[in-house]
Amino acid sequence: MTQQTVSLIGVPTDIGAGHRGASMGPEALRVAGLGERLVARGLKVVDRGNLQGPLNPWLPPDNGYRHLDEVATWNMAVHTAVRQELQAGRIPVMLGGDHCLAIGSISAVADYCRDQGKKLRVLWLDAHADFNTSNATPSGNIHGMPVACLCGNGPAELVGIGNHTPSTTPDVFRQIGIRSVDDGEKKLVREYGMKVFDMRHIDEVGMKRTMEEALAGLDEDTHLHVSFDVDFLDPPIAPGVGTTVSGGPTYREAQLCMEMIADTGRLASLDIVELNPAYDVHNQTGELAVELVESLFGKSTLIR
Ligand code: Z70
Ligand code: MN
Ligand code: MN
Ligand code: MN
Repeated sequence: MTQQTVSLIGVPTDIGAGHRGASMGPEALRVAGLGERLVARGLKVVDRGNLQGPLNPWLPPDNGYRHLDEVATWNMAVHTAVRQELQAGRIPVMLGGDHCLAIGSISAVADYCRDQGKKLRVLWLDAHADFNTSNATPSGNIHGMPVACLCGNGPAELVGIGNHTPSTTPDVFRQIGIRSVDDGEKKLVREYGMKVFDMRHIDEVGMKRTMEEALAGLDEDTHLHVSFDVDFLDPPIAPGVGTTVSGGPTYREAQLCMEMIADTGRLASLDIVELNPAYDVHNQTGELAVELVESLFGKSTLIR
């Protein structure tokens, strides 16, 4: 097989978050050796450096949204960068940055798939469903809204990013590790028929069957995008996030999750988001994220 090229795209923003510091995530991932580890996996790696965008004005919500204009500006830059890397045949890897950046990255992936006649599957690894609206949100933080925006339920400034509105549809998503969903948000998740593999499901059937279910139906025409919110992980192993939610996947469950995704051979784009070095301890969460991404790109301890 020809050597694949990964493009690292730093998105240093905490514009959509409720805590400052995810803007330092891209450099923490680099310091943890992300690029070098992917090279060691046999990939070619180009680091595009960091995208630029507005600083965080740290204002209260306005009409149910915090920093809507700034979030839109950042995401237009993300959309353009991701579209360009896909068009060139590379695997774009977002170094986040808060999870609002998925509006830009996944809208670009969806546009690309539409042009190429490919099917899209998005694995949303997260403690949260990120399906809020300005009415349902308890915070106004837009990192709690990207999935809704991508499905057309959000402000025109965000829903309109990309060539097609809505960018994509609920059926492409599989949400895994979910354990914190607001009341109004939960209604919307049900109404839109989101396929959610919450922690109760993982507890009951295990990570193996959960991933078999989440990956079912992929074929050679499927573009697989992984949106990895580091708060997916159980807090004791991953303290470096703005909001920890107890009861997440263990180290071994997370490894199996990543390995089973790698085994499909379909991974074509990735977001690594919500790593917050201001809350981390000696970059341990950054290092764990890198270790899991190695597994996502095929590193395995298998002997058989
Ligand atoms: C809550 C909200 C959230 C983190 C997403 C939380 C959203 N549902 N928090 N990711 N860390 O405010 O919308
Ligand atoms: Mn998230
Ligand atoms: Mn989250
Ligand atoms: Mn476009």
